[in-house]
Amino acid sequence: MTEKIKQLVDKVKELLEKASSVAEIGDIRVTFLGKSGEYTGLLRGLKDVAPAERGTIGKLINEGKVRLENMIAEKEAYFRKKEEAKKLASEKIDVTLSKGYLIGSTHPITKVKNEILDTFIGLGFAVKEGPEIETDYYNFQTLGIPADHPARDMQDTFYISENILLRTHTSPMQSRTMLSEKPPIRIVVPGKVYRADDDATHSPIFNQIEGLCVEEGISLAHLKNMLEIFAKSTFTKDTKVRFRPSYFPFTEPSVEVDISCSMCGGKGCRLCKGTGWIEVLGAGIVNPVVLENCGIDSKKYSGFAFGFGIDRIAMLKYGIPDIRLMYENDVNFLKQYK
Ligand code: 2NL
Repeated sequence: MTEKIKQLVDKVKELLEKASSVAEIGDIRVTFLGKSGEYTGLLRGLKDVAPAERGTIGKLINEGKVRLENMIAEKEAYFRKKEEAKKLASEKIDVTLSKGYLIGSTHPITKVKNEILDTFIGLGFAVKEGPEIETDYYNFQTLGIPADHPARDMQDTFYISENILLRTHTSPMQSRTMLSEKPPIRIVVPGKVYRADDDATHSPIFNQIEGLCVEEGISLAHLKNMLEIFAKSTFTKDTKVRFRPSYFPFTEPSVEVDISCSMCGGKGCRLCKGTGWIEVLGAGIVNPVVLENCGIDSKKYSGFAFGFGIDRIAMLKYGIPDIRLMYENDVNFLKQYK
């Protein structure tokens, strides 16, 4: 009997050495220690052992059983760990794998906006953003456009209530800044603005950047120089700039600014309608009435301001023919600007 115990233990040992998976170890356990297992059978054979030896033999069988259980459990734990690690490795997801998937890219308007803001940051301007839902007061009144002013007809405004509206330009943020800060003020304000307009060159929502500089001794010369730097850095360094007299209620004098055509370089083409020039922005010297409305002493300070549509600049830069393309979010259109 003692011999038989040793034989079975050695056999299990040998089989465990050869085993290579949790499943095989499980089979070994059933074969030897299961209900009708070979080792379990030893206990049944105990009745044939001489009564005097039964105690000793029984004890040997039980000790052997504990040894077998430990050996099996140890080996099983080893393979379980190994198999788990293998499973984890095989299920690993490579989050950097991009083949076959569409990767997002910066929208052309955002791209142009960031480039332009960088230029102005380099010129000492701070970037400010403000609310898109505004009051009549900040959007019109502070800018010298009172309730009955005919200039209000220039803007087809989306009203939310009598005094609340979707801003028609980013200027209300300039008013807010002048009302809360002291000169020198140098800010550029990017953002969405809204007008009741909808065709190939006008979208009811569009993006604008306006700039404002208020300090002592500011003149049209500062404005001209700044805008020339802006035009050359946004388009090409041989871009020419032309100023024409114009009218805005919040600037006096006011100018409209043309650049030499980005497509033909000034020779005249379809884009510039043969003139060689393209209008890109409006600007002027801040009307003293606006400064006073915003709590700034117009005898001491003067300023220049300008405004343009980012969308229009992006269309010129990339030759986009219809502004609505930029608001449809068609992936085939957007992926060209990666
Ligand atoms: C255009 C013209 C312009 C301004 C915006 C401005 C703002 C304040 C005071 C004075 Cl707070 N002016 N902004 C001035 C001139 C022109 O925009 O055609 N924009 C699309």
